[in-house]
Amino acid sequence: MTDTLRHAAGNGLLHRRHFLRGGLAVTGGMVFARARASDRPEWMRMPGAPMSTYGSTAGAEGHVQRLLAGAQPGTTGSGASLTPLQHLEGTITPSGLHFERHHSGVPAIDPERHTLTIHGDVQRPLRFSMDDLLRYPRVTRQRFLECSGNTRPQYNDAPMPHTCAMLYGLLSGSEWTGVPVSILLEEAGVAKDAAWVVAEGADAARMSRSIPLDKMLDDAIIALYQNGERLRPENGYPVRLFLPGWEGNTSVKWLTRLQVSRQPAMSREETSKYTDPLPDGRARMFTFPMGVKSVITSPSPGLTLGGPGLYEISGLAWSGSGAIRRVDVSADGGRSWAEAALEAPVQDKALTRFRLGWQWDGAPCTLLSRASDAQGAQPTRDALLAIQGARHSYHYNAIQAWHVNADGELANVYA
Ligand SMILES: Nc1nc2c(c(=O)[nH]1)N[C@H]1C(S)=C(S)[C@@H](COP(=O)(O)O)O[C@H]1N2
Ligand SMILES: [Mo]
Repeated sequence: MTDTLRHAAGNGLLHRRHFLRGGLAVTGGMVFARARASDRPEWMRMPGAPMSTYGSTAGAEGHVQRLLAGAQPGTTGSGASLTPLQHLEGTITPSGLHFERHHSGVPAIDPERHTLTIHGDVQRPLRFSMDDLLRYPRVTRQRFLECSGNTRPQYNDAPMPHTCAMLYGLLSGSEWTGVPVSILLEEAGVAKDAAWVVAEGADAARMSRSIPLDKMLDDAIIALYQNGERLRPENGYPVRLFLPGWEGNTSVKWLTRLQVSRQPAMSREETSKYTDPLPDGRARMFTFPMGVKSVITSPSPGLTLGGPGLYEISGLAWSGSGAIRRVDVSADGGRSWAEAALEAPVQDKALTRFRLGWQWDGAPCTLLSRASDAQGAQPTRDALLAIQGARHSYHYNAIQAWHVNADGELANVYA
């Protein structure tokens, strides 16, 4: 078997077709003897539990939880919780594990009293109840949501001893359903010289962002559903703005107001926060799209390899500007690369799962993944820092390196 495996790059990386065709002898199972009826486990000797009105996860999977990143001192709800990416598969994050980022906690909104108002430079100011919104035509899209502060710890001079969730968990993928913003703006009648729409939430922070009108008319969604059910309170119930591919902060939750205007509002979230200082002392503002990025979720720190042998390297790739074109993987610290298999469908601004077979010989090594979109490939960390300087704290999208030691333990390193 081993002789027929086609190696695509150094240190045991297999050709991507091996995994698409199957037929690899992983030898993970064990040869078994036939069992007797008296050997049946207890769950086969009596009827199981009754039906339930709302399902829950399996008891033994209870450790798969959001990682609480903690709130700002003196507050209860201004902080984040992180998606445990290393324990998940596919490209849809279960709603209960979608990351959270709140500036003033989760408001307990009564959907009967919540409204969405469209006003400002419009011919007809409009106010919608949730029932009104639910009568409009809807679209459904699988898209990622990433906070622009995701992977911020990698700006540190020394690599932090972090897991995949701690470094990448401000990223989730969902199926979002809602009303295209363009339909509602058309009904309100946008003034000819309008160029921005200020979106405001109904949380105590009244978080607001100014969004270019073009984006609102292009693919912005007034999201009402997430993964088939109404939004979770943490993710913006009863209604949120969803801007595919753009920094998470712009997807204003608990949306209550869209003000059409000629100028941006220059709110806190687009001046003192979510601007990007450059090495020359100036700052970039309104840096909306998330860059092309990828991470190997398995194996990753905490998921220790059980000795030399055959493994599947698997991870996520995404880009705020469109679809992922390819992902390359290295098992020798970047000296050689093999193209990974991308799992279909590869969708625009959506999480894309990549996979590649790997024969680990048991020696220490470094695993990398490098995603490309239509604009090009992910930068190295050095290349990213050369452009952004050391005071940057958002939009980190450099190539991630996981070091594997001889015991099969993984750790975050800078390649
Ligand atoms: N009203 C309001 N909208 C908000 C926020 C908030 O605190 N209040 N946080 C923003 C930030 S910084 C991010 S990254 C995303 C997070 O969305 P999620 O909590 O559904 O993952 O929501 C954005 N929208
Ligand atoms: Mo964010």
